[in-house]
Amino acid sequence: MLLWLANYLSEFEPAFSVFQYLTLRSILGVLTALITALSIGPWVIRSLELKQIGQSVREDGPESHLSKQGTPTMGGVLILVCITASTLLWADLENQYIWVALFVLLCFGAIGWIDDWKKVALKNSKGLSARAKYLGQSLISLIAAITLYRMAETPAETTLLIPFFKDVLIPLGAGYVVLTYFVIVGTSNAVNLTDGLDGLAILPAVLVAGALGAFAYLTGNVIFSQYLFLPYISGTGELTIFLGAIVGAGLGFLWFNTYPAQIFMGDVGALSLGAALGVVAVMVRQELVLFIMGGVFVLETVSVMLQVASFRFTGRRLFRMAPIHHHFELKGWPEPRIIVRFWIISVMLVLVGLSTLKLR
Ligand code: 57M
Repeated sequence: MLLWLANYLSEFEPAFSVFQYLTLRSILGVLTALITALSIGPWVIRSLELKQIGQSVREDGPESHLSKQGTPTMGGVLILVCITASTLLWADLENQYIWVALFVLLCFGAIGWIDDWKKVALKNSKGLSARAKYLGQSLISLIAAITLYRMAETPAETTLLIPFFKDVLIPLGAGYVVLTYFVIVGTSNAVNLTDGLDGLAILPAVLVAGALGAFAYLTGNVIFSQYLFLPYISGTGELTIFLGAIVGAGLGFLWFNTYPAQIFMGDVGALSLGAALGVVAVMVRQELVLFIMGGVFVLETVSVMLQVASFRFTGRRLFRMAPIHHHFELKGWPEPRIIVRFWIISVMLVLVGLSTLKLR
């Protein structure tokens, strides 16, 4: 929105043309989301407390979690408001990728909101039924996938890139829709599973968003993409502003979600952030790099799959409890130690993901 104003004003004062620069608008996008989150965060926490929208902690979880009973949840609303506001302010609103990204973010947020609301406000511990949740996620993901498939103007936009192998390009055809579906739904639920300790999900999400911002900037730039043997996809550069807003809003939320958490993001935050990272990774053709950089999310999900499979086929648990962050809790690791070590692993994985820009 401000881009339009800056363009208009630059006719009278050339200095306003500085807002054309993607880098400047991305930095302003980070700062706007961050300052907004820090400013309204305390009010959001007080409002959730007043409305008694507090987390109900399951009895069968680690004992250390029982003290978290009643912690204000649905803090994801704060994250979504900050991301949306900052993106609408600083992004080029004629950019289709921005609208697809916001559509996925907010629709997954709506699913999470209904789930949280049923659980917390209506005291219905089951929340939204698994069937309804996956149906909603599937519908949104397929709409996004088919929209992106129809938007594609070059074969590169529906080709699978293999990290480290610049000459290995796999045309997907209609398989693009299937892959996109699984990336969006899979990432959404993986972040959701990971969000089980204070700050455990939000910082890796911020790190991945920041790294995807670099990929988006380079993929949307005809010179850099050519130099790095990346597909040039016109318009994807604007996604650096959307991703910058995620970084800012996420850091602002972490200010309050850090151990001991004053607020949880809820499914409204976890499902939407995961889906947003998934759909952006698809837009910049970096699904497999997302898999690497989001390795903590993958680890958490795989630990559940292995636990369920092991219990079903052998009757024995592989981990003391899944997802794997609970396993370390039951081993006696203090919560902050698990969180920070998972953060460090995320930093390493994001650096490996970024290295694929040159190692190819
Ligand atoms: C999402 N939700 C947290 C909070 C957050 C199939 C099975 C693996 C599913 C899984 C499950 O229920 N996942 C749901 C994880 C919950 O956090 C809320 O949910 C939102 C995210 N969706 O924003 O609102 C609890 O996590 C803790 N928390 C924090 N700090 C945070 O910043 O401490 C969350 C955010 C909160 C709080 O205690 O209440 C959660 O863990 O439920 N199920 C599980 O994860 C359960 N594992 C399990 O059943 N394992 C089995 C089988 C199925 C694999 C096994 O190991 O045999 C564990 N989780 C709980 N109790 N709560 C264990 C039982």
